[in-house]
Order: sequence, then structure tokens, then C-alpha cells
Amino acid sequence: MGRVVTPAGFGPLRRKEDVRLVRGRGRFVDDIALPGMLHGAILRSPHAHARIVSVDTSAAESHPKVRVVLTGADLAARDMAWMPTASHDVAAVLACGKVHFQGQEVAFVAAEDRYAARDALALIEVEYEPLPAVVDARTALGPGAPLVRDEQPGRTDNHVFDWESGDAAATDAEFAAAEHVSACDLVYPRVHPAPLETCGIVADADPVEGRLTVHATTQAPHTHRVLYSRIAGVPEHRIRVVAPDIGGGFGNKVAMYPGYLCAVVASTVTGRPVKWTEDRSENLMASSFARDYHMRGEIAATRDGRILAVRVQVLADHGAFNATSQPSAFPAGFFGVFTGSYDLRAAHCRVTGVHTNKAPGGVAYACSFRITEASYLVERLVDVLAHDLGLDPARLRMANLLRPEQFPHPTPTGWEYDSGDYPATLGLALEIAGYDELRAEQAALRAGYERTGRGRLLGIGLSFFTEAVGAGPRRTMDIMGLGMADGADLRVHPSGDAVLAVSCMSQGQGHETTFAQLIGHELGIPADRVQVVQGDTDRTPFGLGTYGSRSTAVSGAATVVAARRVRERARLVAGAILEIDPADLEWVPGRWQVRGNPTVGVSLTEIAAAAYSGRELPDDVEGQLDASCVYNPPNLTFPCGAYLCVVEVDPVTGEVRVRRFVAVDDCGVRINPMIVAGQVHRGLADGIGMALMELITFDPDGNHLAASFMDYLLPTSMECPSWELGETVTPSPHHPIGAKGVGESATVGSPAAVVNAVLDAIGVRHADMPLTPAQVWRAVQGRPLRPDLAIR
Ligand code: MCN
Ligand code: CUM
Repeated sequence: MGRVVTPAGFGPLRRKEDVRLVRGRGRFVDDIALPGMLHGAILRSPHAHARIVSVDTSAAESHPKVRVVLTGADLAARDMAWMPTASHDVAAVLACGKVHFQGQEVAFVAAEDRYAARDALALIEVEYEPLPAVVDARTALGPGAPLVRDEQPGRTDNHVFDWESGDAAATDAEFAAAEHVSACDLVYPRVHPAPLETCGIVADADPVEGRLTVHATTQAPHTHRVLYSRIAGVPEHRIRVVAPDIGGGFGNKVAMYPGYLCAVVASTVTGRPVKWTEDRSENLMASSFARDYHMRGEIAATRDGRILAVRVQVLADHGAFNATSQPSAFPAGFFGVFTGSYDLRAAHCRVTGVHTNKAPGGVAYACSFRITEASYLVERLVDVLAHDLGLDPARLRMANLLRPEQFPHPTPTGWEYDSGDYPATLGLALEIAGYDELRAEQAALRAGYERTGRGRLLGIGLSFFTEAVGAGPRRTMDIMGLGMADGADLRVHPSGDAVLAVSCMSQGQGHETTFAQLIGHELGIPADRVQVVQGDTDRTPFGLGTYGSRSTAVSGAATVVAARRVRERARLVAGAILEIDPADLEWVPGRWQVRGNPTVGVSLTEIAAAAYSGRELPDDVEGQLDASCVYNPPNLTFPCGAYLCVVEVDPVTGEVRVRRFVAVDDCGVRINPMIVAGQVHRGLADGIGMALMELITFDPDGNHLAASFMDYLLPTSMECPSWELGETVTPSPHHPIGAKGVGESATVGSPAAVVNAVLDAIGVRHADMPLTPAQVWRAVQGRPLRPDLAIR
């Protein structure tokens, strides 16, 4: 660790893409208008669970502006009623026979304009026979629970999977021998990523060329192309998927949605382009949700607070279809990192997935594949342990964190953390916060409250997280059989300017800037002379895309390796120009020069011109200046962070105000510290949202109770303090520039800090999120509610 140095080419460069984005010149899917384009709309189920007795589309079809109406039966006739999901399940495209959740897609209309399409939905007559719904995961496996997936032959219950990780026997032995055990039941409620831009598509099936062009809001264009190809039985080269500018994804735009496929079919049937854009309620009701984990955690320790083992049981609510998007071999995502940042002797978890009559729960919402749940669990457990043993939560953490000399660290659940200096990271957060003074202020405020019965209480909440980002390697991680490795193609033009094409896809993370900076760092080409091409399967190499904060760790590594290959090629050309053995040349940013004689050398610009010129080149140099790389990461990268949240709580009204938030992140070497800070700011706001206000909940009949921003509350700048950031740097030993991902770190780490702070203020051992004023007030009274009981 030590002093933070910014390597050449890196630094707080302003985002290149903002030149168009902040001027309203971005081009989003809904900005696209093709000649003759039709507009789609979806009829959705009003019931959470019902048999479809009949569907009559005749009135809608005779609407003068309607061009096609699609039902489940129409899709079944094309063998397209069901689509594969990443988790070896299938999900309905349009309901056939029955509906499984409220808001499920039942029919699709394409009409001359958006209004006509909506009007026509009202003309479709669907007769439903309502069935009892199962909404609570805890009753889904019980006797008499309604069967959600009875269309699957032989199915008798709502069980999805059982998965375990760690050593059960060793863990049980630690618990049996431990001096102290703390246990806690926690719910990580269902939440939604709620990006600013909802999901949408413009599908254009060209019957003459036999080509399908799709403009869609997707974080993973190549994966989507493979999916379209498999579902429609059309080879990949006949499909082009373009993701233009995207107004936020946060995981919501990883999955394939029925509206996309319906638009493709409607375009095929009508021979005209079809646009479909979700509205906000549709997005909140039917697109990928996150979390919905019911967890029982236990932590074993000595009486003086040496943590020995953690044991966890999870009930995972996957909704009606197992439509998660994590690597195939990980049914509970990367939940296995629930051992957190601590030096444990043993750990074990058992996760059971169940179906309910709710929209398919993805793993989406800045989750790094369930690490959000894992991190929240262990960081809550550590605070519960501190509460039970009467220990200070900061000192308890410091005493149990992994020490720098323990890296690379094999965890009890089979991961290998690459690097980190956890004590220094926590130490810096405590220092920035002024921890001891805060505790003194807390004691004074509490004494005042106890004397007068009024006033605010101060709460100080900590969380220390370890993230796991940058999936593959391809040998152990695939999605639908596609290995998690990504490509980068780099071409330096005769002018010395460069074009980089990558498989990842920015939704606001600033890739056009940071990936250009990677080229600047490796080749000395200024970032404004590097064009970054992304989001177009016709113009970019194959790769699985942007999620799980994998772009820097995987595509970034591919970019660096490709740039180094170009540099080596340039060395040979430089040798030819200078008539000197290439082995005698040394690289300084932007230039090959003679070792020991720096006045003799050639710049990359001169080398590029020569590589395309009529000049004779060495036999093993073909000419031109380009290179590619497909990067198969040897391991994930493991960023970490120490977060400290300070809240003021009014115990009479339950109102919470976040006064301060200190976040020290270690994401290895930072390419653009300003973009990293922006990523962290965003994730911290996520944490405040989830901890205090965000909740997707249902009534017992499965009616969705949060289908608008009136009910699904998001934090604004009003709820957020001025963030106080710090950094430590332990480079990843296996990443070519030592970078680790950061895009989801703050979302993973912050919820526990906020919850720990609120509970610390009111002296309560545990209460579930979201800690709304009502929930806090009840917790003060000693009777907090379960989040699924719609706290208002
Ligand atoms: N970066 C850096 N130095 C590092 C690490 C990252 O400069 N050591 C930069 C990267 O180059 C990139 C940004 O920070 O410009 C985020 O990088 P990374 O951690 O690699 O994450 P991804 O680019 O793969 O982004 C995905 C991640 C995920 S999975 C979600 S969800 C999320 C997030 O990013 N969605 C976002 N941040 C988001 N930010 C915005 N604005 N919009 C979203 O939808
Ligand atoms: Cu899981 S949300 Mo992000 O990985 O796209």
C-alpha cells in the first residue's frame, strides 16, 4: 500500500461521452425511429395466479391501426412460447394456459402508433379462472402450497434448487465447541434496480436481406444475439444487436425480456420495424428484481470476540421463473463469499430456492451476483455479535479482519481472495470519521435523551466488505454454456490514432473514457485520439458484456493485453526504421528508443505511418498496426472497502437522517479516480435507498404494491449527505494493470453500514430493512415488522 500514485495516462479525465450526454445529444433506443415503424404494447395479467380459459383477440385485430396481435398460442405455433434462462429453466414469453404472476405478459399488439396499440389492449378479451397464489417463500414448500409451475411434467412442489458451500461438519464442530454463539434471522427484501431509462427495443426483420437488426437496451449485446439465434433458429451472422446509449442498467438490462422477443416476432410477421418501450409501472412490475433472501445466520466466537465460524441457511425467493443471470454453476450466485473479510476457521451455507407467484427475481441491481446479500448478512451478524458480547463493533472487526500477510487467501468456501490490506482500510475510515469523538458525541446525546425523553440519537454504523468481481475464468464460469471470457480488438490507424472495439457495454460507467485511458497508459496515445467502439455485435468482438463489475477486470485486461501486443509489433517496425536490433530498444510512453541513447528513437505515430507505408518490413511483420486479445481471467478480483455511516434518529417519530458517510474503497489501481468516485457515490445512494426506503412488496393475493415511484421510493440528493471518500490501493496481482472492479462495491457495502448505524442509535439488536420511520418507531417499541408485511 502506501502513498497513492497515479500511473501515466490515468487520472481524473473528464468523461468523453458527456460531451453528447449532458447536451441531450445521446441516442437512446426510444430516440430511434425507422421508416414504417410500428409500436408495440403488452397486455399483462391482472392476476398473480390464474388459469387462462380463453383469449379473444378478434376485436383488437379489427382495430383499423392494428397490424398484428400475438398470443401465447401464436408463439407456441412458432415454437417460441418459452425462452431459455441462464439457470437451465425456461420462462414464458407470452402466457400459455396460465399466468404465474401479476403483470405477466399475455398478449402483444403492434399498431401504427403507440396510442392505438394501447387502446387495442383494452379490446382483447381474456377469461381467467383465478387460482390461490403463493407469495411468501416460507410457505412455498409447505403442504397445500399452490403449485406455481404445474406446466412442468412430474413437478409436485415449488422447489427450485438446493445448494451448499463450505464444510458442514467442520463448521458444526466449531459451533459445538464455541464459547459463544449469536444467531439472527434477517430478510433482504425484494428491491428493484429502477434505472432512469426503462427497457426497450426496436426490432427490424428485413425479409429481403434475411437479417434481423435489433436496437435494444442490453448490457450484454453478444449474449443477447446468441439467445435470439437459439430461440429463433437463425444463425448469428444474420442477427445484429446494437445497444446505443443506455440510461442506466444496474443489472436490469442483463436479462432477455418477453417484450424483446415479441417485437422480433411482430417485425417478422409484419415485415416492418417494431418498437416496444416499457413504461415505469411495467418496469417495476415485471422486469428483473433483486434479493428476496430470507436468511438465518449464526456466528460462533470466543467470549472475548475472536470470530471462529459462520453458518447460514437461506430461503431464496426466485419468483415464478428461475430467470437469474449468474454463471450456470452458481445457483445462489456468489453468495459463497458470505465469510466476508474475516479470518474464519470454518463456514457453511445452505441455500434453497423456491418458486412463488411473483415476477422472476434476477440477481440484478448492482449485486455482483448475490454478494450484496452475503455482505449484508455477515456485516449484520458481526454487529449482532458485538451487541451480544458488549464489544465495540470497530474493534471487533479490526481484531478479526484478514491480515495483509494472509493473501492470497483461500476462504473456507473455496474462493481465493487475491490481495488487500484490510486493517489499513478500516483504520483510514475510522480516522477520516473521527471515530472516538463520534462515540463521545453519541454518549452525550444519549444521556440528554434519557434525561429529557426527547432529542435525537446518534448512530454509528460500520461495514467492511469484500467484493468478488470480474467473472470468469471460463473453465468454471459460463452463462448458458458461453464461457466468461471477453475480447478486445485494437487498431492503430496510419495517423497514429486508434480504435478499440470491446464486448462490454457502458450504461453510464464511462467506458469511452476509461478504456481510452487504458490505451493512453499502454501506448501513450492521448485519450481523445482513441475511439472506443462498444454495443454493436457487427463491430465488436464476442464477449459476455457488462455486469458483475467485470468490464475493467476482464475487457479492461483484454484491452491492455491487445495494446501490449501492438506495442511489441511496433517494436519490430521501429527496429526496421532505425535499422537496429529490436531487442536493443526500450519503451517510454509513446515511443521506442535505443537503450542507452534516448535521442535515437521513433514515436508510435511515426511507427504507425511506417507500418502502413510502402517501406519494406521485417519478414515476420505483415504490416499495419493492430492486435486482438480474448482474455480469460485466471481468477476474480477482490476489491474491498470500509464504510462508516453516521445517522441521527428521532426515536419519537422514527425519522432517520444520514449525517455523514465515510467510504474507503480499495479497487486496486484506479484508471480514472473521478469516475471511480462517481461509481462509489451512486452505490452509496443505493445503500441509503435499500436500507431506508426501497421495497417491492405484495399483498397475500400477489398484488404488486410498488408499481410506481409513489410507492417505490428512491433516494434523492435530499436524503444523501456529502460523501467523504478515502482510498487504499492493493493492486490485483493477476490483472495486467493491477485494477479491480468497483462498479457495485458501494451497493454491496453500504446497506449494512446504514442499518448498523440506525440500530446502533436506538440500541436495537436487529430489525429488517427498509428502516422506514414506521419500522424504526416499531423497533424502538421492541416490535419491528417483517418487511414483507408492507410497512407504510
Ligand atoms: N474503474 C477505474 N478504475 C478501477 C476500476 C474501475 O477507473 N480500478 C472505472 C472503469 O473503467 C469503469 C467504471 O470505473 O469506467 C466501472 O468499472 P467496473 O468496476 O469495471 O464496472 P463495469 O464497468 O463492469 O460496470 C458494471 C457495474 C455494474 S455490474 C452495475 S450493476 C452498475 C455499475 O457498474 N450499473 C451502473 N455502475 C453503474 N453506473 C452507472 N452510471 N450506470 C449503471 O447502470
Ligand atoms: Cu447484478 S447488477 Mo450488475 O451485475 O449489472
